[in-house]
Amino acid sequence: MSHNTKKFYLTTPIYYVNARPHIGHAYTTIAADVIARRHRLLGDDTFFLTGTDEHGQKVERSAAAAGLSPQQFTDQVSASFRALWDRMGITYDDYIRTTDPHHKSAVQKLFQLLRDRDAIYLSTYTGQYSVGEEMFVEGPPGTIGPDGRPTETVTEENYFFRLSAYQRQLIDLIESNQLEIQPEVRRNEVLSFLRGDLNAVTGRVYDEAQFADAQHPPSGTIVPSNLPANPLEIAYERGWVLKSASEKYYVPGALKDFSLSRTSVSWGVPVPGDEKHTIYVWFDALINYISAIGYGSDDPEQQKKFEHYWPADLHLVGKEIIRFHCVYWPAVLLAAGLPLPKAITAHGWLLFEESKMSKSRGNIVRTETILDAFGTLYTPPPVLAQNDVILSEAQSAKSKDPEGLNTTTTSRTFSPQISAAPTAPAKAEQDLFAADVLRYFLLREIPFGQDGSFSFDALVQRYNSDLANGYGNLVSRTLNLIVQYFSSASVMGSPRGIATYLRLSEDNAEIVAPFDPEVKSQAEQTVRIFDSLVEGNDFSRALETVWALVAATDLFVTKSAPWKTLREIANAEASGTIDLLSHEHGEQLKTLDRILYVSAESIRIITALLYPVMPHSTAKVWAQLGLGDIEEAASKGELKNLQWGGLKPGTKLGPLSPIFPRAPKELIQLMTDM
Ligand code: ME8
Repeated sequence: MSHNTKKFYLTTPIYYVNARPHIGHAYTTIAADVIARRHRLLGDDTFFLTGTDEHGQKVERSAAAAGLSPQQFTDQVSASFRALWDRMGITYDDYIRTTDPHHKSAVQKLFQLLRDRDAIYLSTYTGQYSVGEEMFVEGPPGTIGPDGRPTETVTEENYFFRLSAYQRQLIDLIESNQLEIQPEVRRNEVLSFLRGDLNAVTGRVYDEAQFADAQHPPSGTIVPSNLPANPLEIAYERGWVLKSASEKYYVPGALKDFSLSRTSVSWGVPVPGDEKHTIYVWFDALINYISAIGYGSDDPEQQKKFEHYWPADLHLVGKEIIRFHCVYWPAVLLAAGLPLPKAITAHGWLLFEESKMSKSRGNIVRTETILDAFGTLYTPPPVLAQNDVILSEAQSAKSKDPEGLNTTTTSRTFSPQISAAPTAPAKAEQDLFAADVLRYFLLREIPFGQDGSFSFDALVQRYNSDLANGYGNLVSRTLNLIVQYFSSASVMGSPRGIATYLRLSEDNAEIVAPFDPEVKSQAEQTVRIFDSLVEGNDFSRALETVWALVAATDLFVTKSAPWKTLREIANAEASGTIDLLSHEHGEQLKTLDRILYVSAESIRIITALLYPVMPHSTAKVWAQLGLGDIEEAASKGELKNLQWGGLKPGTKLGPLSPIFPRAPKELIQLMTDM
């Protein structure tokens, strides 16, 4: 798939600092990191933002409970989120905190702008406030709020945002996909919220005369379908009536203006010029997406940055906060005259033991548990000894001789691949390895957009089946066969053997090993399908297709049984019956070349595709394939538009070591007990 490079600005929600991070937060951040890495390898000028949401009553109360000032408290928790992302190798480009001075001044500037434009007005409000969710909710006093606790009755003088004025415009923008909301189920949810609740329709029917005179008909009115087309169109134009999915016209429940300030909360950004009011935490929080890239700054560099990156290409969020991102935020931007984000994608919830993780349920899974447990499996690469090469430069140069027959018998020093005792792995390496496992698991296990259960059992099981026995096994068996092939005395002793290394496979079409065309065409197809699935954030199916290629390649190797040929050669050598210059021996070597090349090339493609998902482990495989630094390859554009045949003849393998050692069952218990 061709892809024109462009800028790509991507965000995660900024997380509340009232509690420590758990794997729910890691889930969004991982997905964002995968998307960011993929856009970077496509050559896009990528900017990936994450951070923390630090104001509001909840934080104020958590700080008090911890015996700290809100600032001390938020400093600590924000740092713990950041430390976790660093431990996991998350490649965020900036980390915004709503307590950053430049953010606070951006919030005040935008507030002032909206007040100047009359999008904000002062009024009073009495309502039921849910402290846990930091929002007013409908209902009588004592209503149980969305946090499961009774609401508090709060009367306040409030600044209000004229949300109602943007209802019609928002519907149009979403329906026309100028504001794209994924997946479909969330888009529908937002649209039906914006259109008003059809079930609440009273059924009052307007007659034509009343309708024509009305300034704005009461909400919930069904417009008679026999109304002449003309007035209906006028009403539609004016935003009075909307068309439902069932093609009925109705007058929607008007969106309520929302309150933008609190006098009961002091931990936050003060309303400019009226400091007893604190700006509502959601308004404050959403603005992070523009303040981080320079909105409101007086610095021309920052202003340029804002012009360059805004609008966001993707806001990635959990499904529970779409209303804030798909209704409130776009309305605020419309009021401010700023462009809207291009897309908002909501994923589902990670459930643990069938329910959403929460502190009160006590079913929180910490990412650190997984990093600590899986980190113990990590095997560091061996130290490379000088002669640990499959082909020397000279040999590989000679191998370019098309016939291979002019090459003199070259003796070659072969030393075992693991030539030095592995050193104790660095903690950072262990963490990055374990983070890869979690990244793969979450994206493969849960169809993006849907809820999914997390369990240690499933994590260990999938690790063993897909990574240890699947991809990892294919890599180790293939590369070890190549090592054996080149360490065999007669192969090395044979002029053909040296000449043919990974080469005949490239251009000698007449030599076709069994099943080869199938692997090649499946690899090409996988690249195409993978690209389009990932483009649509369908990670689970994208990874599934890669694993189909892993299985096909594995089957190809099994059916071709190169070890049999290798054994035959070894036996012939032992009995002294081998004729190194015979046609038969030459053919044997060509077939071996072919098989090993097909498998190694398929692994190269698989590894390139998997890089954004498992950056650390694929880097190891890449180095073992003799291809060098995968990050460098990514930045040079070598991991995109993958074509069969990219593995060059004469490539020297790097030193080998296990990538995904099998996980013992005990790991499950270990994590459960942690
Ligand atoms: O909502 N499964 O912050 P927050 C999947 N500060 N994702 C989960 C999850 C779970 N069980 N738990 C959390 C806020 N997440 C606001 C956002 S943005 C301007 C302000 C992820 O700390 C998911 O992305 O409650 C969810 O939307 C987000 O964390 C909520 O984080």
